[in-house]
Amino acid sequence: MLTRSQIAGFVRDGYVVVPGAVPRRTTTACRTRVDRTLADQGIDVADPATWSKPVAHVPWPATRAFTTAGSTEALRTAYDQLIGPGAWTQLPTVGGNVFVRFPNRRAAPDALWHVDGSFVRDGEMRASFPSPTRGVLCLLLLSDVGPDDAPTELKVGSHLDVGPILEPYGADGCSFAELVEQLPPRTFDRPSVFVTGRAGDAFICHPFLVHRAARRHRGDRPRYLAQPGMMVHRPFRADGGRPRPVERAIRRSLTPVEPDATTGPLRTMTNPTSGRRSRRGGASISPRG
Ligand SMILES: O=C(O)CCC(=O)C(=O)O
Repeated sequence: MLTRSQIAGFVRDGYVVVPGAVPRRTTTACRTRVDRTLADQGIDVADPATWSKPVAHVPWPATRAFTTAGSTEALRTAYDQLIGPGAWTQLPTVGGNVFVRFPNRRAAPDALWHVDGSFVRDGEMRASFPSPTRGVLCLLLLSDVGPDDAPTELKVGSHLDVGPILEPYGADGCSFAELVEQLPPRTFDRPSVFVTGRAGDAFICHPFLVHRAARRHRGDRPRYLAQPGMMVHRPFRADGGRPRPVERAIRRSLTPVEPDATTGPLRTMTNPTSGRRSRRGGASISPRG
């Protein structure tokens, strides 16, 4: 059960950590299953000589261990608290993605700043303010992850920058390119938090949180991260009703702050320089999860 201060932290920072959300024996069973898929690709997790690429994307195995891992009571309770009981759902086998990162001389090709998208239109991944399908982004550690083990990087509070960009587009949302162009420089100046911890810990993130995978794995063991699927069926609203914590975060970001003599209102600060963004590796809306 999340405490009031954890929920307040989620609204403010865009993420909350649930330590031990999944039992360690379940994460071990999940890794064993993933290792079998990797073996089919010629990768032996015990043999660094076979770690021929920096990252392997593994489709969510429909096994009991993965179903358990993606739907523990700790996760379901957190979803209820953040999104509302009855407002979200999961597939019978949960579904989602698994990312395994290996120490490798090559940089990972998918280490781009992004927000996970919530729907596809005309073959294009889009994110929108109502976020019609995506309730939260759950990053679940399936292995122990230290600072050198290619942890995902989160920009703390960046969900507050994304809401005001998406809001004018309404339910149509906006495409990857449109969102990238409007992310303000301050998004990238925000403090970073790295998704480190023990196998079974979960970082439950606001769907608008800007994040990226690590370019390099500097450790000596593969890193396993799962993104269990979940869907909202009550899209977010900008007003009315009793806002759920995911909505509270968005509504807070839409409230104009008192203009200050130098910066003007918060929501109009949307003028990044392209040089700045490209130095930081670009950004995208990810179709994953
Ligand atoms: O750190 C990773 O492997 C990828 C995390 C990520 O970008 C995502 O789940 O959307």
